[in-house]
Amino acid sequence: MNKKIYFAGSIRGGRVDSALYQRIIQYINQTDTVLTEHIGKMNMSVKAQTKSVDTHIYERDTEWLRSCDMVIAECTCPSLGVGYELAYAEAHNIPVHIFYDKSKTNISAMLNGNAYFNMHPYEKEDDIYPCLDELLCRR
Ligand code: 6IA
Repeated sequence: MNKKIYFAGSIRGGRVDSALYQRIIQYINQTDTVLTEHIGKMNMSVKAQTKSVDTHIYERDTEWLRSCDMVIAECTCPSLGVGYELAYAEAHNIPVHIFYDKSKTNISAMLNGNAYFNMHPYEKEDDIYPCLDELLCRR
């Protein structure tokens, strides 16, 4: 209870799953704290920004990563930024849980082949929530 969760999901990699991210974030927020609530915002800008804006995003996000208890990533939509965050979390010994819809994506071998990562392939969205309950020690 009351864990600090870094939720990772695609932004510039594509926003096709943004509504799903929002539902997952709301679900986690019922008992715990998602540091990255903006990932679920439907109107989030995906346009390239200036170098200094991106530097600010990088520095803030990596600070949040270093301070979180767990990374939960939704990886159905491939994203360079999410891949980087997962490797960053591993380098800092932060537990990582990766969810993906197995009928919609060919998950990268660099994730699936890495024993450090906890992989959670799912068939339907409803399968995600009981798994989150366990990760968040709700039962
Ligand atoms: O390569 P991607 O953009 O798909 O990478 C997505 C991941 O990088 C997410 O899990 C985020 O944690 C992080 N990330 C990428 N872009 C942003 C961002 N842009 N804000 C916060 N985190 C980000 C906002 C731009 C703003 C000027 C509206």
